[in-house]
Amino acid sequence: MDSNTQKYINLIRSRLSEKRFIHSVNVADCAAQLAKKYGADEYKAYLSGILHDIMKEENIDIQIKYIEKNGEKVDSHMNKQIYHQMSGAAYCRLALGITDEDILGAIRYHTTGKRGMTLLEKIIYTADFISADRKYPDVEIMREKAQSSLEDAMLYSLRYTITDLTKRALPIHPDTIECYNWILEG
Ligand code: DGI
Ligand code: FE
Ligand code: FE
Repeated sequence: MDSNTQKYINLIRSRLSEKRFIHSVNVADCAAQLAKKYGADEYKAYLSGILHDIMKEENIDIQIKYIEKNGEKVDSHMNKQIYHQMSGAAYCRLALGITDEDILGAIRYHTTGKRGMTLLEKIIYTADFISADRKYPDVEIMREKAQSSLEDAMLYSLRYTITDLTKRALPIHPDTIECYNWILEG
């Protein structure tokens, strides 16, 4: 492991609870495995996995500050659960000086997905769903699917997420719907 990666692991350990720190390392491990399998950059996949939830436990006002400083807006209809994908990418760009758009994109869309995702974005989205710490029903099915097709795994998780949000009468971000339609269009 290089010193840059170790530096970010230490940063994540200091910013997150132990549970979420372990989740981040698991996502990184899983993302690197998927990157190897599907021909993406393993180093970028690992680093994106480590950093993807960097703002998950941050105060909402600080998150909004980073999002706006990065030239984006939150709207009041958005579920606050999705702020951390925007503030995470913003923090990595503005506070950590990360300029790699592949990594920033993978963090930016890891919760909602979007239409036209890159390979690395799909890998982080999928790894976040199937990481070793995930326990929900169906996770084994998603793990299996991820080993043969990222799109199949994503379609399954998108259906799961959309159904779950609908059941709980929560808003669904347009990017999630667009991602779902895009995958279906194949
Ligand atoms: O940060 P994690 O817990 O590791 O996972 P995540 O970034 O995928 O966040 C999942 C949470 O986001 C989950 O509670 C559902 C919620 N959420 C709220 N609105 C949306 C949403 N997830 C998606 N995909 N799309 C939404 O519109
Ligand atoms: Fe997340
Ligand atoms: Fe996560």
